[in-house]
Amino acid sequence: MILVPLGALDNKSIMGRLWCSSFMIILLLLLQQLRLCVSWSEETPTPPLPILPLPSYSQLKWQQREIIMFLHFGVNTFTDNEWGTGQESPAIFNPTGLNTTQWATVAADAGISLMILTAKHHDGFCLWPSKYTHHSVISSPWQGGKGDVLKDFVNAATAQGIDVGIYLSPWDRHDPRYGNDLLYNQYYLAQLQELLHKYQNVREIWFDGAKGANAKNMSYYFSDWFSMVKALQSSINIFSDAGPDVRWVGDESGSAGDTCWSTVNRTSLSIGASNITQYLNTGDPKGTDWLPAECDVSIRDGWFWHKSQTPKKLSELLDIYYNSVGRNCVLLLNVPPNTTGLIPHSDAQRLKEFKSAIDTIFHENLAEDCFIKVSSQRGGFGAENMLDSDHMWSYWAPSDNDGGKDHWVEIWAKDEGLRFNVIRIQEAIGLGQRIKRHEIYVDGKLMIKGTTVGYKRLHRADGGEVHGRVVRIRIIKARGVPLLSSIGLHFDPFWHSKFTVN
Ligand code: FUL
Repeated sequence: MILVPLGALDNKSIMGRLWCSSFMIILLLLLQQLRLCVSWSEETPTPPLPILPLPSYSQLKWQQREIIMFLHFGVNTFTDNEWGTGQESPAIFNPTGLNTTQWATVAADAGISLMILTAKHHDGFCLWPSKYTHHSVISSPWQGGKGDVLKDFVNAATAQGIDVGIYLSPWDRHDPRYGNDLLYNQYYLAQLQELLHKYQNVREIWFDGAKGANAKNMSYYFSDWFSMVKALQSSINIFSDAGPDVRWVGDESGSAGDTCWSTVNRTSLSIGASNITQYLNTGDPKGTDWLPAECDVSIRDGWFWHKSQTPKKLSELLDIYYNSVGRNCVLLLNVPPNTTGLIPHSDAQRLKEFKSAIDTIFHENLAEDCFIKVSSQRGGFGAENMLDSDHMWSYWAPSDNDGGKDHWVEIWAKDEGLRFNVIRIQEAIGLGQRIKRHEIYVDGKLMIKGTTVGYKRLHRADGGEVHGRVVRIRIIKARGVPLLSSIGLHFDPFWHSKFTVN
């Protein structure tokens, strides 16, 4: 390098050199910037940030079950009652052909992955030989007092790969300790420990909030119960009116609110309160707790088996499905065993029809043969993710920088037009429930105005089947960018097939 003393240069050459070196510096900076950009863009794109609250792993597993089977069985089965008095003699409990394998087979044939049994209902009679009371199968003639319905139930379910849950009624009309806070809570906790210690891998425990108008005053030690349950089994979901893992939907007709958030404020809830049913039905977009709703309903009018009752019609079960699973909830469908100890053939048959109808409706997704356009796309989270088989962690995400407001997905028929009557939308709820309002247009005409989506939202076309070429799903309002994990256009042949629109 040749150093030239500044004094030897005139003004012009000094300026020229200064320009030249500034230019070089800027160029170097630009090149560095470019290198950084190149190395960033080579990285795998990252998911958007979650919006809290989020579900736990066990809550997500529960949600994906969609349908759970409930079994009400006990002394009421033999007395034709719904609520036993607690005065029933254990001698009446004598199912002549109890076969829990048949129960599990019925569940398996219906594609059900979890069964919940009433280990003890309000009458206090225990279906397992509890060491804390004689009011149980021990005192019944069934299997000479040596039987254990719960054990048989768990073994039969497990043999068919079905998970189990337990209903243990807090309200107990038999036990004399009921009404004495300390003694009854100790008794209840003892039974919880007994059950959850003996039967591992219980996936749901049901704390029923019901209590008769003239029942004795009783304070349940819920915090102790819940902590004890989690100490014994970590992957279990606790159901009660107020969770902590699954909430009651607020009715027993299997119907969630048209708007249904999986979020609520738990501080607004208390177990057994009658003034919270509306809040339970819809949830709360501002809720700080993830507490999704379970819709319990019976296949018959009663929870227990009654000779005089018959199973609901297929169309009623399908309505229930659309109003529960199709509104971001899990359906808990009760199928009561009879006095023989079997699920009646009529009910088993209806369940098969129900499963086969759901398969018929959803096995084909017309959107899979269409072009999909989206308003924008975050790198790596394209429209194709809405058509794969992962409905939880693979999703379409709009770009963060698309102006924010109008997010949409369009489904374009390739050649012939589309004929459908059900639209399915699913959110990637692992990153939070977001959508507040959405609309669906067919060939530019508004067809449906909806609110929440959540894990699964099903819309049935009001007037029957729809014909069109372009279906647009518009997300009008959301808590942050909407993330769609799956979309579908389906044809439900059981739905108003004789009516058509367009
Ligand atoms: C209610 C109970 O009173 C019914 O008998 C039934 O068990 C239902 C699932 O919950 O609260």
